[in-house]
Amino acid sequence: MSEKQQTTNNKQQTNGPLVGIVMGSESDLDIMKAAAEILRQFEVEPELTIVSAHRTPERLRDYASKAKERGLKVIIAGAGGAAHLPGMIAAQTILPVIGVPVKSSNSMDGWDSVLSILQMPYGVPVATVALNGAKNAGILAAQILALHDTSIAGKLEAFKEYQDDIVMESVKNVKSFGFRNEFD
Ligand code: RP5
Repeated sequence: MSEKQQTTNNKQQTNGPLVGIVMGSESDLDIMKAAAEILRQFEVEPELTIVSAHRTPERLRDYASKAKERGLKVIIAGAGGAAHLPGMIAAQTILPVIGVPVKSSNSMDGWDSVLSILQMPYGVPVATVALNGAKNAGILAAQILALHDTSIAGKLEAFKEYQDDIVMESVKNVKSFGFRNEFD
């Protein structure tokens, strides 16, 4: 990446949010805040708000249609039950949308949210993470930004190494319990 491009990216980072996190209700916040928290670990400060597909359809249209011109690069959308928010945002923007199915109070068992977000028709993709998988949504958003930002890319590399270290620590622990392991 050229120095100019990098400077542009850094400028965008300080000027306005690159990641928009939206959720259908404040009751989704306990799950969805994990996306914001992990993005902060990569020094990406997202914006976060409530947009309800069913209760505020005009706000939904506004948010989705203005997202790109406002400078957002990725949208993370989470909802539970009849979870139409991610798909309806994806219908109105060319930005990548990451969907987080939330196991909410009105959800039967989570499958309703998973299937509502996952089973999108041809032409309107939503990158769906696991039930309540807001942390992975944040990591995926950072990975998308990292395509054009070497600083975020470096932090993601370090994060991968850290995960490796954690597992190798467990390998040592488990070995110390006396189980046979001829691999390590
Ligand atoms: C969905 O309904 C929201 O995303 C939330 O997961 C669920 C319940 O919303 P509240 O009734 O708690 O506002 O639209």
